[in-house]
Formats: sequence, C-alpha cells, structure tokens
Amino acid sequence: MRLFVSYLDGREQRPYVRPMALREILVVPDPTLKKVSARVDVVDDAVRALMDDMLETMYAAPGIGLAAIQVGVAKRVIVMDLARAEEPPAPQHFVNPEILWASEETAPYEEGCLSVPEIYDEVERPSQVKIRYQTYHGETVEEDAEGLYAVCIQHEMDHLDGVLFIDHLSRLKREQAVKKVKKQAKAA
Ligand code: GNR
Ligand code: NI
Repeated sequence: MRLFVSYLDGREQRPYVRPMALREILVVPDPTLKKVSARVDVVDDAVRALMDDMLETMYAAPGIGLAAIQVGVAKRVIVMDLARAEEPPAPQHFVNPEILWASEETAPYEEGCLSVPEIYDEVERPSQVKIRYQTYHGETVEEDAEGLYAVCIQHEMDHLDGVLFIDHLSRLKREQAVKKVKKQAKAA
C-alpha cells in the first residue's frame, strides 16, 4: 500500500508529503451518524487527503466501504473496495454520488456496518442502480451497478443522509442492535 501522499499546501513552492492517517470510526448511538452530509464544491487536495485516510481506515477495519460521516466528516464522500482477498486492491472514490435510476426489482442481502459492529441482518434494496458521481480527479462519471456493488453504494449513500442499515429493520431489531453495540462498548 502507498504510505504517503504528496500535496502543495499553498505556502511552499515544493510539494511535500503528508503521512496518511487512521481515523476513528464512530459507532451507534453517536448522533453524528444521523447528520445529513453536505455536497463537496471542488475535489481538491484536502478532499483527496480525506479519501486517502478513509481508505486506510477502511482497509484496517477491515471493511468494503466507508462514508466520510463514519469518521465524523459531514461531506458527501465515499470510498469502497470490492476486490476479493486473492485479487489486487481496487480502491474506488465517490464524491457527491447520486442515484439516477433504481430498478423496481429488489434483492435481499445480509448487511453489516462498521458503525454497528458485529450486527448482521438482511436488507432489501433495488438490485440495480444507475449512479453519477465525481472521481478522485473531479471528473463526473455515470455507471450501472448491480450485485454487491449496488448493495454497497446504496448502503454508503444512505450514510450521507444519516441513514444506517438498521434503520431498514423493524424498530425491535434496531433497538436490540443498538443495545448490543452499547453493551460491547462497555465490555471493551
Ligand atoms: O464492510 C462492510 N461490509 C458490508 C457488507 C454488506 C453490506 C454493506 C457493507 S458496508 C460495510 C462497511 C460500512 O459500514 N460501510 O458504511
Ligand atoms: Ni456502514
């Protein structure tokens, strides 16, 4: 993995390196997770540095996706890597993602969330979506997603609106999940 990223800080002529950083992942019932994240104006070096930290944090967890709000930053930024263990890493970056179309057809998937540790349950979501987002380099692209990609991007985009996968479950299951996580936190 790349350990350092370079950027210009606006004061010096010469690029310098900034060590990447692991950030703390917020867990329920942290109220920050309920915030609606703000759109990003420009994909600049600060946004890229945030995405670099988020990927490092996600790989360390480990997880397959991470939204900026999970590290306490209320910006519409997501990172993801859906590569299998035996495949080379395939980091993906999404800034200001939008769903342009969602299929009528839905599919269930057993979801988990780094902000709701050790809780897994089935969520039903559209099985295919068409999305638009800006890349690491600020280019706007459109893509079709299905399978795990569709599940994960919808899970991450929910985070940008303060929605967790347990919000798609019954009130009873959601309350049980939060209770379990609180108990784990106490024991730790
Ligand atoms: O690592 C994660 N795995 C996962 C599994 C099924 C459905 C969604 C996910 S996303 C999750 C990481 C996370 O919490 N992202 O917000
Ligand atoms: Ni999540």
